[in-house]
Amino acid sequence: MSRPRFITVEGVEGAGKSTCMALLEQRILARDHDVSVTREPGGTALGETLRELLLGHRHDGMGEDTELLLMFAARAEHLRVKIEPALVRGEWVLCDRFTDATYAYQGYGRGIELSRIAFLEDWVQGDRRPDLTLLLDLPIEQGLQRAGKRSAPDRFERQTLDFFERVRQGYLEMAASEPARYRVIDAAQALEKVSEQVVTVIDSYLDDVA
Ligand code: T5A
Repeated sequence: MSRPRFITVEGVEGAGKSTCMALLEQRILARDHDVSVTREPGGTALGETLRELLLGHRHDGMGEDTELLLMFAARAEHLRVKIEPALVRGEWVLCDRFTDATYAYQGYGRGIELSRIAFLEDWVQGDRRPDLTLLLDLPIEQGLQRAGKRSAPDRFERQTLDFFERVRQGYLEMAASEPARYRVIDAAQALEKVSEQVVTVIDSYLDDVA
């Protein structure tokens, strides 16, 4: 049996990550791998509390550095309590957003120097990096429209279109610079077409690492 893999799903708001996660889980389970499904910010009791602080409106004026450090505080706990133990038990880990979201939102979006994020990444994660990342890419307006239909805007969803354009471009730059890890999915299409792309990507990955 091959070693367990750490897979992340990224994209702007409303890209369809939740739907994609469910499909990925099904396909991985179908190959008889155990899977641990989780998300960021969150994934642990403390992480979910930090998520409420980060996404809720109670601290709307939160500083950018505070936001960055809370993301990494949640991540440190997530790695310690959930991700690393699951990988050690031999489970694949499927995570809805991870550090690429920090580069995209706090780095490209807010304008925090990427080198600072890289420093925190090395500190908190050591050598741990995702093995595979699916980026669900679509025009910002389309994603926000989908997300808006589902629930009231969280603290991030109230950002400007310019902010989200920078986030999207950041993700695309990262994907272009790491083609071995990233797979870009055209998430603007109908759900059925997006699902087909996701299945093709994960099945071919599962074949490759078998
Ligand atoms: N964040 C996170 C940071 O700033 N830094 C970090 O380090 C981290 C980890 C987290 C927020 O935190 C920020 C980024 C985020 O702003 P979140 O809940 O993880 O928030 O992220 P959201 O993007 O807000 O999650 P969403 O639930 O809005 O997006 P999804 O999961 O991508 O979308 P999903 O699957 O729920 O779909 C949204 C709606 O669209 C429909 C679905 O049915 C649903 O109603 N839909 C489609 N409709 C038509 N065609 C398709 N192809 C569709 N796909 C989905």
